[in-house]
Amino acid sequence: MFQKLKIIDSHTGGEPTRAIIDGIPDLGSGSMAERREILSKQHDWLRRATVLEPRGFEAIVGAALQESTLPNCTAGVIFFNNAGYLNMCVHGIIGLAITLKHMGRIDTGVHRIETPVGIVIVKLNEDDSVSVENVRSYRTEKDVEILVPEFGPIVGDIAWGGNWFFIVDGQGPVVDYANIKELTRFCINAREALSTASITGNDGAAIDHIEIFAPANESIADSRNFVLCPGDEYDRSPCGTGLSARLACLADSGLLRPNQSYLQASIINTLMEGRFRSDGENAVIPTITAKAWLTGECVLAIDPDDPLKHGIDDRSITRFANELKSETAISQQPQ
Ligand code: PYC
Repeated sequence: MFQKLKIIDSHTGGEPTRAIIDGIPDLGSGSMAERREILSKQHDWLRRATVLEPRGFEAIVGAALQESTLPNCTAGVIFFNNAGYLNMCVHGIIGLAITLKHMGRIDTGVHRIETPVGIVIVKLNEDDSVSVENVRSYRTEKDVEILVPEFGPIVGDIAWGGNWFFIVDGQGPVVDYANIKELTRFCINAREALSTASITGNDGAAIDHIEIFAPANESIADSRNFVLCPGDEYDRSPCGTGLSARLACLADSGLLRPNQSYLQASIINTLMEGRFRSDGENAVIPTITAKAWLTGECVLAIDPDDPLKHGIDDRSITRFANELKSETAISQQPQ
């Protein structure tokens, strides 16, 4: 008997979102933070089976659709990727919004969606773009110097935009698509340098997203970025939580006014627009606008006999290696 998972795929500025809309184990009726804990501790197979190869690939962000028990929330969602669980994901919320529209669950207008780090307000616009009023975003440290192995000293800011970011502006490798490998290496080394120096977000949270900014040289936008996500895959979109963190830094430095438009280009030149309102306490409430497109709708099958039914990862590779060793041991036994 196959186990079945119904999914709807979309991309937001090139970054894929895989919404799992049916077949999710019962995670109870607690908050999204509590349900994320249950999902990660008891049913992590769902993440691996849906986003890892052979059904997925490294860049996919999974979105487990939930019913929220909070008043006036249309839905809840738990995001995950190839390495684990995310706090918030703006490109994913935008993908989920057009998925919910496709399912007939929402129409043009304003909707509330519960995430593990709070409620976000989603406006489905007439032109099918989606505006997301994200969680409160702020900078906790400015001009932090770290020594990035192989690259030298780098100065950056630490900011929260729904995930923790180390934000580097105008340093490091050239922010260009041709440079993805070098940018990735730089970001991995920077993340390790932060961890080695015990530099964290609030409450010791790991800074797991590294974001590099450079001018968008074709004047298509105010800047171009490269964002490395946990799991070492780069964001094809301009990364809405990263843009929220960036808006918080710009606002804190007096470089951007409330409601001023900021156009962010991604490493593949796709766009998101950001604006903010002040929350009056050195933090901002960002609104990020972009479009997403549906790319697929299907039922994933999980064959209980498939040795890779829950995806290719370290454990399946080790299991196969052990099986190979024991098979070799048997075949090498004298007859
Ligand atoms: O758009 O916030 C975002 C995001 C986070 C990780 C990948 N995309």
